[in-house]
Amino acid sequence: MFKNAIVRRPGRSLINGITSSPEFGTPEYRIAIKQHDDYIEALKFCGVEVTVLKADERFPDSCFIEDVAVCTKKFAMIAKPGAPSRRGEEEEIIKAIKKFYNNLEYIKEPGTLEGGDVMMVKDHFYIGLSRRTNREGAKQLIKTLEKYVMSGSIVEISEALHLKSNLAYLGENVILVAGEFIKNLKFEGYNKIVIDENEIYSANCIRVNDYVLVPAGCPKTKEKIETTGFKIIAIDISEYRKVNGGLSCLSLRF
Ligand code: CIR
Repeated sequence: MFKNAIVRRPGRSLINGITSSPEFGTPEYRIAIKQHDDYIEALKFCGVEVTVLKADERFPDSCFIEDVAVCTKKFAMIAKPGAPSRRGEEEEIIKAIKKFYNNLEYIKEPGTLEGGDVMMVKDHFYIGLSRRTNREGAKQLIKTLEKYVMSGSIVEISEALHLKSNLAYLGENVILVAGEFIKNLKFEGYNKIVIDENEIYSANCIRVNDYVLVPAGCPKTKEKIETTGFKIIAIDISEYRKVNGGLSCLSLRF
């Protein structure tokens, strides 16, 4: 059960967010705000109390707040972004996190780690080694998890931006897998829902209490998830997709 979520409003500088998909165009601020409002409403509908932080124009990608912390049952880990333009975003989350957590931990250099690379399955955390998260960062997180009697393991990534770009744990042993993770033996024990190549973006779904939030415009994924018995809320986040953002990156949930 998630009781809380933290989001950060997008700034006008979102148009300068890092992207590998310039063909999708530039995010339109007015629409991005409306979509952010809808996202917050959906979280509230799922029973979550939402803390909304002000936009930080200095950091174009700062609305992707998931990347700057990992929130577990027992502690919050303040991350260390691997993207140079995102360095410093993590400082801005500390005050907000302190309201909810007594135990704060920190990824220290030369470690880097972004929350999008961390997938929680009960007390175990899969940590993707990506262009953003290095082995040292992953090791630091695993060591800290063990200190709090939890565990972590490493997943090598070759293509995806983040681990959760192509992977989502929905609960009840159900996992969404796409792209390079479809054949990864680490996920063999799960009941896998394989995402179609042409809807690969929709692998980034989030389970929030009784619902699964799914990006709008992905009918095959929606149907596959519904077939397993989950209730769905579809949300349009087209403007965030333009800068490689998905549903999970827009909030910290705990
Ligand atoms: C970035 O490249 O850092 C942002 N433009 C998108 C971050 C997406 N975050 C995530 O998948 N967790």
